[in-house]
Formats: sequence, C-alpha cells, structure tokens
Amino acid sequence: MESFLTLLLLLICVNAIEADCPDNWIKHSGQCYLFVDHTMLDWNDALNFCKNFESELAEVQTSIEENFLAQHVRQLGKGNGFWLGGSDIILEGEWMWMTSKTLLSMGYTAWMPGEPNNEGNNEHCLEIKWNSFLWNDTPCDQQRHFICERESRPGGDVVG
Ligand code: MMA
Ligand code: CA
Repeated sequence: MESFLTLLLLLICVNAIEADCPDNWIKHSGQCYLFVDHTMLDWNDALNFCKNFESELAEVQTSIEENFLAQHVRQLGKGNGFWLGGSDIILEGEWMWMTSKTLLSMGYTAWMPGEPNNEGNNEHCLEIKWNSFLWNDTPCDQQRHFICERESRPGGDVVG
C-alpha cells in the first residue's frame, strides 16, 4: 500500500513537471512556443493574440533557439513567413525586441544577407522567412503567421 501511494505521488509529480506548457504549445529550453500557422495577422494583431494567451511574439536569443524555430517553420512548410517580436518602429534602423526592450545588435541575430533593407522605406517588423528560416524586415501591416513565446511554468498548467 505504501509503495502504491509513493508511485501515485511520483506520477502526480511527473505530470506536474510535464504539463508546464498549455496544450498544443511546444516546450523548448524552459520556454513554451505556439506556432500559429492556420491563420495570418498583421504584426500588432499577432502580438495582441499572443498577449491574450499570456505570451509575447517570440524573441530569439541564441542560435539554439533560432535552430529550434527554423526546424518547426521548415516542418510546417507554409508559403509565408512568421512574425517574431522585433521592430524598428521607434527609430529607423534600431532593431529592438519589443517585449524585453533589448536591442538586436546587443545579441544573436540571423538576418538574411542584405537585410534589413527597409524596402520602400516602410519595413519595420521582423519576420522569419518560410524558406530560408532567416530574418527579414517587412511592412508591419502585412499578414503573416506568427510564433508566440512564454516561460514554462512548472506545475502552472497541470491538466487533470
Ligand atoms: C521583398 C521584400 C523585402 C525584402 C526583399 C528582398 C522586394 O521586396 O520581402 O522585405 O527585403 O524582397 O529581395
Ligand atoms: Ca526587407
């Protein structure tokens, strides 16, 4: 009986550890990601969508994170890019992760060669391209898929 209870407790604990991302979100390096590929929104609407789920548009800090995102964007095989949380809307050419308010130039970047180029003087939002998985600046009012990101919270979303 005692070992049964121990096992039961262990299973409950394991479930709590596993269930720290909501359903349909993917866990990676302590973060949860949602790849919204069934619809497209402009950058602001995409950010608001993420905020409604207590998340933000994804911010890429490392090549490991970039590779993780690239792998999923590749798998999804969409013909359009995915919004990330970067913008230079405040000051042209000064790219910022808008949630953490950190400058891209201070950390890891994965721009396509020749980007950002501010084509037509109107490209202030950051997409990860669907075919190269590298970054491009593009007009914020364009429709794109998008990637939401939030911290995983151990036991915070225990199911059942
Ligand atoms: C498009 C658009 C730009 C991008 C260039 C690259 C013509 O504009 O996607 O954002 O920089 O292609 O050639
Ligand atoms: Ca561009």
